Amino acid sequence: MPNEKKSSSVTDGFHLVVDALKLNGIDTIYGVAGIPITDLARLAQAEGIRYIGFRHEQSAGNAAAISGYLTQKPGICLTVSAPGFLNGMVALANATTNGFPMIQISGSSDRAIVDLQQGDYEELDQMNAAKPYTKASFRVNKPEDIGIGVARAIHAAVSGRPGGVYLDLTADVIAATLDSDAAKKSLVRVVDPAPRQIPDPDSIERAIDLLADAQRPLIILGKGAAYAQADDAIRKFVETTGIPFLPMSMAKGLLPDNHKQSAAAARSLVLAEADVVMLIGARLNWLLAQGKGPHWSPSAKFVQVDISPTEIDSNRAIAAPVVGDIGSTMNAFVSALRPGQIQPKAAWIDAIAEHKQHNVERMATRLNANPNPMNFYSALRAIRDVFADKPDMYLVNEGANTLDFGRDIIDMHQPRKRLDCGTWGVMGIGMGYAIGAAVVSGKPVVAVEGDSAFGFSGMEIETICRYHLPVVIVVFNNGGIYKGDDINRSGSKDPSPTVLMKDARYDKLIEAFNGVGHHVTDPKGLTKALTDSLASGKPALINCTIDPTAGTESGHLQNLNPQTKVNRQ
Ligand code: ADP
Ligand code: TZD
Ligand code: MG
Repeated sequence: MPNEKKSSSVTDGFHLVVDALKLNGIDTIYGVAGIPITDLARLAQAEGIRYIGFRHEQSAGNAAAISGYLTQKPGICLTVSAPGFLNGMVALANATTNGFPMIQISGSSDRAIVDLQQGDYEELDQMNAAKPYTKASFRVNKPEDIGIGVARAIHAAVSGRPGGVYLDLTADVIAATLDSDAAKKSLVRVVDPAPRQIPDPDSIERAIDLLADAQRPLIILGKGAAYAQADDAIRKFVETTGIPFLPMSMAKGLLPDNHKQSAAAARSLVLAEADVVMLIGARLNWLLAQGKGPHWSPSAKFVQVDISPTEIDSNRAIAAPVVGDIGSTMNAFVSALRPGQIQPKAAWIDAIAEHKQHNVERMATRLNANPNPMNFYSALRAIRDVFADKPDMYLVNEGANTLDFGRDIIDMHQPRKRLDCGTWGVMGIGMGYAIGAAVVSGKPVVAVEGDSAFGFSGMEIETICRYHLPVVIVVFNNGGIYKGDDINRSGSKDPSPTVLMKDARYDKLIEAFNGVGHHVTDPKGLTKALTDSLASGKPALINCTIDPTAGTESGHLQNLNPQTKVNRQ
């Protein structure tokens, strides 16, 4: 057994992995146990690392990824060989896509057999399989390289644009014994793995000049800005310049959504009319229509602040690139600004205010209607009000309509509190993100889930209950993917592809694990169930009946649905 005390002169790969992680400040591992890593999990626990055991590796990986996003330390996911490894890969690839620092460590089978495809237990060439989906993929082939392997993985995960890293540990390596002194010497404590990247002062001047000439400037804050934890410098720059800002989904709360410079309620106006747009930790990807098309002014000029030089000019010409880390960069901007140098025109601020007021009033009418059964507006109004009272709670949000309406309606008041489907629009992050956020923060988490979205990681409610985590899940039950009223017109008796079971009692699921289930059908009931659940601090699931006709196909992404394009032609 590796967790028995070894004689003073000999240690093994299991101990070395745990020592290497501990030496680098890793305090939590998320995983699923099995051959060959079960004893690694046991030993980590015995050595004071918290081990959170999941029901599926994808959720363990999602928990690791979000803990990386929240803490700037790589989240660690531990998986078994081949199928367990592959189950974790969606989360690792998602971490890479979103720029979250994460390391998936997997045991692997006998290399000699794997490479000759001789049929080992859980045989797969994992390191090479991981490569296309990760920022880096390493294999440790000698026990004395474990320290170096862990160090390289940490550097790769957190430096520059963070991402997912795969670290392959062969069964031979973790089981190998080696001399204790040599082992100790082989460990590496990483120094400054995410070094500051100071921007060129000329790039700051170039950007300020462009912004100073602007009539209608706009700042777009992305989740890179939230990740950077440079909240004060960002706020200072935004407030000193008076430039209106638009938060991307996970940057909501970086400045509070009720901030007077927020242009979120005038999004279409500011995108179409801004003459200079400053991107801070946001990519011009599909979430911003690649900076092109009818949403955007073709003559707008761009400032882009990003740590990744290759992001510049990826979709549209960037007139003033500023390559650096956001903390150093925003401080440099604040120091370089002269009083009154950047001043958006009053007409621009007034136009935004007018547009905002119009949209806020239109939204208020919808939010205040009380339809029976509930729709997304009335249900989300109830949740929004609870968040207004408890701004330090985390919100996890996934689904289609549930996501899109949730983003528009639930105001965030603090940075890094909104966690959602992100860059890939992936379903299945819900319970993993909720668990990761609860574990690293100890704060309550409310996961607002479409009924389809919840199904992807729903079994993790057992994990939530087993670890007594303060997670409240609200399932928006409209009986389907997007909607619950679709009819199969093919002539077969099967349900339509988007339909899920009508009136499913998701609340009963959590009762199987001694959590508390609620079934609510109106906003009052939802408010009460949510406040009671939060007050109890116990895991709860609120099954919230929503009008099955309330959503729209593809949520707010109808334009990306090929069928919509076909119909338009
Ligand atoms: P969003 O989805 O919110 O628009 P993206 O994930 O598309 O945000 O973009 C985040 C950007 O932030 C990435 O291009 C990434 O390179 C950048 N980034 C991440 N961390 C930092 C940092 N510390 N400093 C500067 N840029 C960063
Ligand atoms: N699989 C994965 C991994 N990600 C996806 N995004 C999808 C499938 C496709 N998909 C969406 O893009 S949204 C969604 C799916 C299956 C679920 C929407 O239904 P919901 O939300 O019940 O979660 P609403 O509120 O009913 O729209
Ligand atoms: Mg649904």
